[in-house]
Amino acid sequence: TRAFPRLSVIVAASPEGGIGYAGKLPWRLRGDMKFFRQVTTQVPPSLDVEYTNAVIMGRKTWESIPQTFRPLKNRVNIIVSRNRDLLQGTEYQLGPSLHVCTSVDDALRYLADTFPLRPSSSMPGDTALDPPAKEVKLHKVFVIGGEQIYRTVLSHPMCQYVFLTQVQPIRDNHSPAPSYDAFFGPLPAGFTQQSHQRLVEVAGVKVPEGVQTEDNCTYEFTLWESS
Ligand code: FOL
Repeated sequence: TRAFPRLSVIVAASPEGGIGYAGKLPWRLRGDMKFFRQVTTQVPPSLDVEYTNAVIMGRKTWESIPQTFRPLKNRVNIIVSRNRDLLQGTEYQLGPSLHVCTSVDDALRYLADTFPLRPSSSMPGDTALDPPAKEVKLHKVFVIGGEQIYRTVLSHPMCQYVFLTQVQPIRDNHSPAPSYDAFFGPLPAGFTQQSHQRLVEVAGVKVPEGVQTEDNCTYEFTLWESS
């Protein structure tokens, strides 16, 4: 059996940990969505092999993504649901890049069995031999929510990075504080905040530094790493 890939979490949350309300995001932040798309899609340039990233999400998060954007393009999409029939016979063609798994660990097993890993994304000291060369190699695995899946994964031993966009809705007379019914965190002890330089290095893309303002919110891109 092969090595499990390490995991990154990506999330946008309010100071109280709010991430959603009524099956939707509480805000519409184009700059943050661009960050999400770029970071989860980015793969190393390569002449010989093709790389892809994977996104793992809960069923409710899948349903929250606009139909025109799902499955998220240029990424392997894995939906976690205990009901495997859910997506069968619908408009979506299940295949190597759109898959339903019954747990996060099941998703990691599927990825490990289906895609050869880039050496750097497996555990150091891992001795598994590379399988025969295949078309597409797995670069990074992102867990993209929601509340239930984040909770499972933050305590997972393979969870290494958290890309946390810290969003602060601006309160004034025109915009009352938003409500939330889905939450993230707190981060377990052992996660420490990294520098902006480290964020850019790990993300592999340009990242705006400092406080951003959009849609009656301020927000900042941060990276946390598990010891
Ligand atoms: N992480 C961060 N930082 N911000 C988020 O909004 C976020 N959202 C989710 C998970 N992690 C996040 C889950 N919700 C799309 C929509 C909702 C969603 C995740 C992704 C989506 O439509 N993504 C398109 C981009 C569309 C666009 O560019 O406007 C994609 O291709 O990634």
